[in-house]
Amino acid sequence: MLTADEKQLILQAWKKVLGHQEDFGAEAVDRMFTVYPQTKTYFPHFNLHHDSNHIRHHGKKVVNALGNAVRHLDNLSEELSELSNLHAYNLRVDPVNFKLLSHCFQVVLAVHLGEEYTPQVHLAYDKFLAAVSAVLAEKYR
Ligand code: HNI
Repeated sequence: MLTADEKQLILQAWKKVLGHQEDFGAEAVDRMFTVYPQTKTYFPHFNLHHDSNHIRHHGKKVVNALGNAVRHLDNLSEELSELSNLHAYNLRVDPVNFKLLSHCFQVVLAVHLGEEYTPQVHLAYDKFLAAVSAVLAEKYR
């Protein structure tokens, strides 16, 4: 459960993401494929080379979905319901992978926000991404 202060920190920090959705998303997805190569198995149809158009395009979609979640922090389950269906029924992504992408996205935030990525912002994003991941995985059972 996010506190009111944490919600505020998430909204505040997201302002630094706006305008960079594609760059940040591509970096996060690139990192995920490099650090956790097993995640590549879900993307056999992608060109997985560093910064490929597939990676940029996909990264942008993922970060835009997170941005939508940021705008609906009180309503994540409903807001992400379709994405949850997609990941559970169509893509069948093993839920362990959500943690891996969340971690990579946090590293990207830390790199770009620098000192503004305080432990408090880090905590807020950790909880937010865990909440998003829980919703994306909730249709599995
Ligand atoms: Ni995910 C497609 C959002 C985690 C594998 N994913 C999407 C799309 C969005 C999205 C948005 C595009 C849907 C559309 O086109 O209608 N994915 C998210 C979010 C997270 C996430 C917000 C977690 C924070 N996805 C993951 C993880 C994996 C994953 C961890 C696997 C390792 N996603 C996929 C695959 C697709 C996908 C595969 C389809 C890609 C394509 O274009 O074919």
